[in-house]
Amino acid sequence: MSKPKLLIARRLRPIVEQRAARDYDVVLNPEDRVFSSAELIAACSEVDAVLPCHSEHFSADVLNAIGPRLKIIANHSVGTDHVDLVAAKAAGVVVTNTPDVLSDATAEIAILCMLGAARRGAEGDAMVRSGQWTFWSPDFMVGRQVTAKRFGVLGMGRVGQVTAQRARGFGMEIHYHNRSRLPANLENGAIFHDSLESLLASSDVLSLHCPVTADNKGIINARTLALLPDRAIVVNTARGALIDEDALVEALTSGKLFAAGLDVFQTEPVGNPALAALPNVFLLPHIGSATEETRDAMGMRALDNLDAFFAGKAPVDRVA
Ligand code: 8YV
Repeated sequence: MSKPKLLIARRLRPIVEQRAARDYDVVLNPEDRVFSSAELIAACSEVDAVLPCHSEHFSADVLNAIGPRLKIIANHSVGTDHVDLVAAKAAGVVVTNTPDVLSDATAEIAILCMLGAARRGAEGDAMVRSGQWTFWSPDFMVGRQVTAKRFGVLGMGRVGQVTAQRARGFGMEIHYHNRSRLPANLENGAIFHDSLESLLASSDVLSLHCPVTADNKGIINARTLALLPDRAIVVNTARGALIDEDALVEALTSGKLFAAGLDVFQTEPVGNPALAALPNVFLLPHIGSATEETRDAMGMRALDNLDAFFAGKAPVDRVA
């Protein structure tokens, strides 16, 4: 029996590509750049399956233009906001993601963003590298301590829970808002807020961990930022679209916020030059899941989903 034809849309870890090549007739993206919509349509129309990252956008138009051969989009990401799930379902294309395996790595980056923002990591690094570190005094590079402060989690899913656990290690008090309250064993002492507004008022550090949907785009905006305690810190390792970046720049400039730590942006790659011009931001280039261990595990999980699908079973991580 011939192997299913699989498009690997971005180059993956060698161990993942090797397994894929064993079980599938693999088509690689040799240049490892994001396909244009036209290229994505053309490439996906020639295969049975595609293994993309969050960088490949499957809008309704793209999905409707892809030929009938494509049966499954096995994402190499937990987020699926780059795929129009309704259009995929209508087109009869199965969609899977890679939850769980990236929670630890993303939680690490959330903590790095928090500490980088609170303790002025980017400023300090730039000062030492540029040779501008020519003096020292007791009030030099003074940041904010996170120990014993309140850590607010918006979206207490898998990544939110692991990040909360790490923040507990700093003696932080955990607060969260979620669609529904978690059972006590998962809540682990965290304080539930039944509204975003209530969470914001209790967050010295606000960390975003919810998927972006049509309903929560720009949920962190001028109105909601104003509800945070003065000199709070905002951390985002989820999706840039959750934040109105103009409002964030204003809050960071006015001193309403002490700092922000961001791994994701409205426009990626590149980010927002207005944010990059501020000293009180700690910025990373969307590397939440970028560890050797996690990227291997994500690739394997995506292949597990493909294997199940082509064996006629239900993929564990089916989202549409
Ligand atoms: C990835 C992500 O950077 O999982 C997600 O939703 O945003 C990231 O883990 C990416 O899609 C890796 O392929």
